Amino acid sequence: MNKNEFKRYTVTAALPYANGPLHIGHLAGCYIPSDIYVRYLRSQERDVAFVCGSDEHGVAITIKAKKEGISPQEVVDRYHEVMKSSFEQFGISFDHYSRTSSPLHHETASAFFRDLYDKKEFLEQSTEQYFDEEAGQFLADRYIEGTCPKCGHEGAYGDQCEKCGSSLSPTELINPKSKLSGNTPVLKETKHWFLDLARYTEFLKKWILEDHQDDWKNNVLGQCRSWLEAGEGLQARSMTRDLDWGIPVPIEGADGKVLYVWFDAPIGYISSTKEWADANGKNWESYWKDKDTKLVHFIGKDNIVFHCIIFPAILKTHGGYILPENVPANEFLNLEGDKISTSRNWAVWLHEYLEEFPGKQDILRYVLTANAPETKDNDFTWKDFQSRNNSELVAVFGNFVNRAVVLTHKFFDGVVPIRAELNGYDQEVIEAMKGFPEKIAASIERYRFREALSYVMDFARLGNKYLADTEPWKTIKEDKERTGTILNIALNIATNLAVVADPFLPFTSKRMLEMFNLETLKWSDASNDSLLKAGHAINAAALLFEKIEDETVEKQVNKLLEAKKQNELANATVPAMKPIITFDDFAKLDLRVVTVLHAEPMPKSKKLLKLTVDTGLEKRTVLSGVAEHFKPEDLIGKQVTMLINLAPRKMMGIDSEGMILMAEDKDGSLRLLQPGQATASGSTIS
Ligand code: B3M
Ligand code: ZN
Repeated sequence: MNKNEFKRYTVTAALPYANGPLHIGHLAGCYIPSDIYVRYLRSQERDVAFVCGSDEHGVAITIKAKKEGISPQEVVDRYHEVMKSSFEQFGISFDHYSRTSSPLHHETASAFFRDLYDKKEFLEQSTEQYFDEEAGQFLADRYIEGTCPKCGHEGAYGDQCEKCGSSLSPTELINPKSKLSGNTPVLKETKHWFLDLARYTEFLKKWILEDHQDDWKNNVLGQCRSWLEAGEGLQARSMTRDLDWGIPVPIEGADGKVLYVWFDAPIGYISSTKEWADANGKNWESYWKDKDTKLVHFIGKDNIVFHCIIFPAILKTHGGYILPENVPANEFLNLEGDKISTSRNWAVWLHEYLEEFPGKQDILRYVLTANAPETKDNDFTWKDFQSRNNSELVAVFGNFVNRAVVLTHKFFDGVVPIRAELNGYDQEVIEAMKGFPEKIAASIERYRFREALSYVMDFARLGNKYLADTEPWKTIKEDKERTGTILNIALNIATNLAVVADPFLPFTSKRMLEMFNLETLKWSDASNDSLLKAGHAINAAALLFEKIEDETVEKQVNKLLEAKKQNELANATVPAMKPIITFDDFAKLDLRVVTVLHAEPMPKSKKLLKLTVDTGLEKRTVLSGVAEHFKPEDLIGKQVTMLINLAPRKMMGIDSEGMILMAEDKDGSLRLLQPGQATASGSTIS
């Protein structure tokens, strides 16, 4: 079917686990691309349902609950709201954002399972699964960690290795450990219901590798191929789990078992559509069952197998449902050269960005699209964020629009001037302008959002160059009519730019239309060189983008480095114990509380301070290598601990008569060892 034959669109974005706030990796992975696509479709006046919701089941949630010492319900309630609000504030324009704990979803997912069960599609099998004897619990998916048998990564999960992307089963892990107790688990028999994926191999091969070989992305086809053409073939997958959090398995004899989260979550797209349709007088079924509906799943690369193989197999087995027309998965976004990590706090959190860059959502949308990991993993850096803002959004886009509007106010009282005679250059520019919307649309339709955005910027560049070349601020001196023509053309370029920029920069586009005193425009309005007619009054210029200073991004980089340091500290280990000594060895040490009477820097030494201390027996001179940690005045008058019978050592020509003891923290900083209350100098320590 070609694009015009589809009557409606069902666009889904992966349901994020409600186990933490959202970061830029989420946005870049699937929410910005899906939002661009949907805003474009709406602008084309196509019928769209854009659905998403929180994924509230699975081990991702229960592990978080355990870590925070709260219930899984509290976890999902908290993060559902946080995520929903971040999406809204970034303009991710879901028609409906649901949650998989909703009763309608439980009902829908249970009915799916029942349907497949009644058709005898599941293999009912008792197998040995890992069990934590101390916790008294089977260890599903991420409750178990070990070494990946494929790449040797030590933190691989029971269901997947995040390092090499392999999908795993817990029994494949080398040296498995329970996340609950840290113990090595034992194998114990338990019954589950498996989807016999091997039966779908031929169908999937044809549907994906043949029918979609030309329109699916290479990274997606590549992963599918490695699944479908793997020597061992597709393995049966259990669709149930031994857990107490999730949707209960809706059949007899399945007490204490719930649906596998990857069985119920994709069905969440359907439940979300149902809720939206119910609330808006639509028929959900046409969005999931009519052949003239185009279903598109936006996801990140770690979700490919679930959306291209398992969910289609479920839909096909159930029957009556359409399959995705495309699954444009993105690769991963890294941050400042390192993998984004929630546990290591190596992330740019959306709720923090919103606080620190209020009203600047479009900059992030812009940078994450211009640098989107569409074909390979990419890196977000604050330097790139700053330079794209300053040299592209401010210097080109903003500058062009601002000049057109400001000059119209200055020379024509804010009224669109008449377009008089056109010269060859004007005509050339108008022709070029008319070509952009189609070019941009073609890239969006092919899920090439990066490319599409680069054309939007080329369009802004065209306008900026037109003004720079025609110099209306000069022509006004001798030719007002010519100046009017230039500004008329510039304003029309800017208006068209607002239309094509809208999917990418919705907040900016809205502000532009306000400036131009226009209502919402449709995609079909673009390519029109007279959207703004002579005589139309426009509004005052508003600043679209502002320069970002070095300090601003340096602050962000420092914040990341600080997070990294904190994390390293939390994970740092203290040195191992030294060999055992006898009591007699210990008794040889004469440890005392002493008082520092005087302290001064040691000339020509960066490290040493020269101290005079009262040992209770006499005054002594001690050289201490603490100058990088303490100033002399930090020490004067302090009571500290000293080893007083250490043989004197000459340093830089001075005898040091003893050693001041210090504690060294994990980060290498030094702390004084002081008595808890005032103590006579010379008091012994034993
Ligand atoms: N919650 C996994 C993830 O966040 C999962 C996606 C579900 S989409 C149906 O990567
Ligand atoms: Zn691996």
